[in-house]
Amino acid sequence: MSSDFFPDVEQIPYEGPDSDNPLAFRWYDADRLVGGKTMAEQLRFAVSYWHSFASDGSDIFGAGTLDRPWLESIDPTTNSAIDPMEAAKEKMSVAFEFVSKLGAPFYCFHDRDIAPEGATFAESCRNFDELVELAADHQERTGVELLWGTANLFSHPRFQAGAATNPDPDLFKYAAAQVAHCMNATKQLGGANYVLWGGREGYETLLNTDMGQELDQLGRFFSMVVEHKHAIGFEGAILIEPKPFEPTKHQYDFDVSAVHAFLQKYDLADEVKVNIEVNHATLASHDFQHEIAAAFAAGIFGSIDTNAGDDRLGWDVDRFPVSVEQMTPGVVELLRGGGFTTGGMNFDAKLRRQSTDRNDLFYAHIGGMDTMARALLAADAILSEGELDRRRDDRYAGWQSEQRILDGRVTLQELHDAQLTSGDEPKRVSGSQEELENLVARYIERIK
Ligand code: XUL
Ligand code: CO
Repeated sequence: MSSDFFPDVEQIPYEGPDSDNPLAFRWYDADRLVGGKTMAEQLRFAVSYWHSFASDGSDIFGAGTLDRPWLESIDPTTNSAIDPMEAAKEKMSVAFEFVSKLGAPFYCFHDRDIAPEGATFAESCRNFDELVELAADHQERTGVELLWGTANLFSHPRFQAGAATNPDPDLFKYAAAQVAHCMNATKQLGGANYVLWGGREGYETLLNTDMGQELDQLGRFFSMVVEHKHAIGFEGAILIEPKPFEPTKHQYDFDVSAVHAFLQKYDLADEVKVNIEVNHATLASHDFQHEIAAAFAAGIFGSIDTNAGDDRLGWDVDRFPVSVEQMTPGVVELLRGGGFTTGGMNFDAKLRRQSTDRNDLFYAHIGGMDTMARALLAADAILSEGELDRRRDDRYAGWQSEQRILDGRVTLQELHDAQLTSGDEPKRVSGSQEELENLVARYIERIK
C-alpha cells in the first residue's frame, strides 16, 4: 500500500468555529494558548492503533464491514494469501499517514496490534521487533510520538483464565515474558508511559476461584513490572487502567479506588498511577469526573482513555466523545489537579460498524478532538474566573481554625465534652448545586 490510503485528505487544518469544512478543526487549534500551555500540550491527543487500524468492525453477530485491506487473509485481486508481516507493514504506513494528517502528536498500541502473533513466543518477539524498528523510522520521519505501549494479554485463547491471575503459573510466566518484551520496546520507542489493562484479570465464578491467591499473584506481577522499569531505566509512568467488568464478570481493578487500595496493599502506590477511561468509569456507576478527582485525591492520576458510553447500553461501547456538557466536568477536574505530566488523551473509541467510508475515521477524530478542545476552553474559563473554586473554598472555610482536629490533637471525648457545654446547633448552608450547574452552563454557552 502506498502512503495514499486517504487520498482526498491532506493535513487537517484549523479553520475556526464558522467553518463548514467537515475535514477541518473548528475548535482544536494546536498552538492556541489555554491556561498557560498550548492546546496540544494540554490535551496530548493520541490515536489508538487497535480500534482504528487493527479492527475491522466485526461484532458478535457479524463479520467485519470496514475497509481495512491489511486485515484480509486473501488478496482479492490475485487470489493469493496475504503475508501477515507485509500486511502489518502496510497497516503501519497507513496508521502513520493517518496520525500525521490528523495532526495528533501521539499514538498508542498493543504489541499484537502492530505485529502478528508467531507460532512460538520467540517468533512473536521477532515479528514485533521488526515492526518496532519500522515504527521508530515512522516516528522519526513524521514526528509522531508514542504515548504508551501495552501488551495484549487477553485476545489469545491461552489467556482464557487470565494472565497474571491465571491458576496456572505457566501463564503468569508467559505474560511476564510478553510484558518485559513490550516494555523494552516501549522504552526503545521513547514511550511516555506503559499501560496495564487487566484484560482478563478477574473471575467468572467463585466456585473455582481463589481470590486471595489471584490478588497476590497480581500484586507480585505489578511489582515485577516496576522492578523491570527500574532495571531497564524506563522513565515513563506505569499505569493501570481500571474497568469493573467485561470481559470477565468481575475485574479486580474495578475502579480508581479499588486500584488505589490494591496498590497500597502491595506497596506500589508511589510507583504506579492510573489510566482512566470514560466509559469504564460509567460502567462502574461513576461519572468520568469522579474517577479523575479520585485519582488526584489519591495522588495516582496518570492518563485518560477518552470515549463515551451510551446511556441505554450497559457495555463498553467506546464511542467517540461528542458532548461538551458531558466532558467539561472531567476536564475541570483534570485542570484542578494540574493537568497531564506524562499522560495524555487517547481515543479508546471506535467507528460504528456502518461507518464504512475511509474518511469516517477522520470525521470521528475531528469531532472527538473538537469536543475535548471545547471542554478544555470551558473548563479553563470556569477555573480562571474563579467563582466555582471560591464557592468551594467557602464551604470549607470553617476548617481553617480547626486544623488541630485534623492534626490529631483533639480526642473524640474532648469533642463530646465541648459539645455538651456549648450545645450549639450547627448552621445549615445551601449547597447551591443548581446555581453552580447554571454557572457551568453559562461558561459552556460562551466558549469562544
Ligand atoms: C478495553 C480497553 C483496552 C485498554 C488497553 O476495554 O480499554 O483497550 O485501553 O488495553
Ligand atoms: Co481503554
